[in-house]
Amino acid sequence: MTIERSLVLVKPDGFQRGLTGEVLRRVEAKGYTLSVLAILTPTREVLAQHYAEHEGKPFYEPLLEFMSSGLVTAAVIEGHDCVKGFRALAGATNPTDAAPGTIRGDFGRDWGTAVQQNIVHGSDSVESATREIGIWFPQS
Ligand code: D4T
Repeated sequence: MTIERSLVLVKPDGFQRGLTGEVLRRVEAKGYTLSVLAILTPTREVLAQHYAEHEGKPFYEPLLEFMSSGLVTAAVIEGHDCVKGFRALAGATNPTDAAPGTIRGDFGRDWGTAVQQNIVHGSDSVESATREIGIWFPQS
């Protein structure tokens, strides 16, 4: 059994709507454990590193602006296959397409903004998780 780690973010829209507890409840109900937890307003430097793959895309600047617009809950979760497992809990990137029962499907919608306000982020691979945890929690 391989215990993975994944970076989970409750984005500013989720934090502002009071969904942090609901997201963490679903993580724990699934059987994953929380090993690091922080509430912070991310700096542009952290976000630029986190979203480096999207630099130059039309949604990049609005995305950084949105992500730095308020408080974010950042968590490291642990569990067998938790990278893929949390992506399944989160649902499709576009909340309009996300299946009911998923976090984005149950709580997200298209607000007609330049950026998809999709409540949560979860690392998309074990390699991404290692990279992202190093960006958000360099001390860990
Ligand atoms: P995150 O990284 O937030 O978990 O989202 P995904 O992994 O599901 O999706 P992503 O990396 O493709 O997108 C990152 C981030 O950019 C926003 N976005 C994305 C957007 O506003 N418009 C777009 O067309 C895309 C593709 C939403 C999530």
